[in-house]
Amino acid sequence: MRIDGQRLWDSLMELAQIGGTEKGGVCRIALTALDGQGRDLVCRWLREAGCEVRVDDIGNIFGRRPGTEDLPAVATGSHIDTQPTGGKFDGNYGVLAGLEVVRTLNDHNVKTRAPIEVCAWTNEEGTRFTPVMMGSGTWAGVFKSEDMWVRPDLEGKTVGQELAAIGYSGTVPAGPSAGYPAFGSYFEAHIEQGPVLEDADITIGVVLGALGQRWFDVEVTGMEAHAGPTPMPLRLDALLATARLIEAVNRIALSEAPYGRGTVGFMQVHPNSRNVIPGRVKTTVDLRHLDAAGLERMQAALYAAAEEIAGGTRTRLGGIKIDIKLATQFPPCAFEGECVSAVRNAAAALELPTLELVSGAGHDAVYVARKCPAAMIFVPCKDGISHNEVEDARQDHIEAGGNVLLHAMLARAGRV
Ligand code: HGY
Ligand code: MN
Ligand code: MN
Repeated sequence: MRIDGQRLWDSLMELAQIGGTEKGGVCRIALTALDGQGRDLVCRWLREAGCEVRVDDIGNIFGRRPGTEDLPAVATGSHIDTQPTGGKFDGNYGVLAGLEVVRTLNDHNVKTRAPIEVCAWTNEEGTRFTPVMMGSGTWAGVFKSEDMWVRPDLEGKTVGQELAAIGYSGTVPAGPSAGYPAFGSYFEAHIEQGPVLEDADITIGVVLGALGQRWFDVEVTGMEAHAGPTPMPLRLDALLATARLIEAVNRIALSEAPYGRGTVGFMQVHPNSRNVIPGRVKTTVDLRHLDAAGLERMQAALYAAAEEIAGGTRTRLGGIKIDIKLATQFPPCAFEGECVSAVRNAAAALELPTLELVSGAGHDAVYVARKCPAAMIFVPCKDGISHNEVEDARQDHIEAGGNVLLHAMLARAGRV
């Protein structure tokens, strides 16, 4: 049995129209009207495929195909929210590959002992609202729904308001419950978002786990002053101090090669006027590592660098202040052996070459793995580029990953 690769590709291209950008990417930010339209389309497709669709109170969508026995579901899914310069495949592939598994089982009239569920998790990207992987984290009990509902975006709009605005404040309490217990297994298909598989010319990535992450909100305070009359030695230039911190983040990550990662991706400069010395900068730091000790070292080095930068800038007007707050974090995660083997065995049965790797990106599977055995399936993406409108993947790879997903899920759900 094989999925219909063309149908999966066509669904990906159709969903990509919602929030499609000139450069061929997708901008469908979490809980915007476009996210709502994408959700409506996915829910329609799930219902057309005979799934019972439910929405929980953080907006997670679950499409359930009944099994013949009352067993924990074998689930799959990912997210359909994107980065501002996102692509067609990040997240969307995992949700639609799950839908394609259901459509294929229907085509072949295959019944499974365990129910099959397809999930679309809320706000995986964390670009508009933190924390990242908000929906899956709430389902897994890492966050409380009521704490997430009040999370604001930069304009002060809250998750709760925006869920209601798009009609996805569900009634089902987030998380495993008597009616819908924790899944028996969870599989997530995703593009690798890095160069490893493409460089090795390998079709399937057997994902062993994911890097741990620590996200920080940073506020650098100096003093606004006139760009002309203020002598250089007298300045408390918050943007200059921030530039030094950015260089330190890069140096810290390089010192933790090969698995250390450090990124400064967001910045607000105040007053952002070309002839005023910046008095305040809000920015972020994203640190990642394969092991917890490495994350600890990187965090300690970040704080030490901030202290040195601030301490090194004092004038008769005062000094630079650097305030660092931990915004969200999760430790490195290892996926569960039996599910990883189900992926490996499915790829072997399909005679697809595989390579084992660790994910540099966070995924919903990382939080779902807190509640049930989970694993991921990676396929290559063009030049390893993602979180970029040029993100692309080969149709045969997308299809191959879908077939591995189908057979890994069947192995765990039991074919009747
Ligand atoms: O940041 C990440 O790793 C994911 O794209 N949310
Ligand atoms: Mn993703
Ligand atoms: Mn992403």
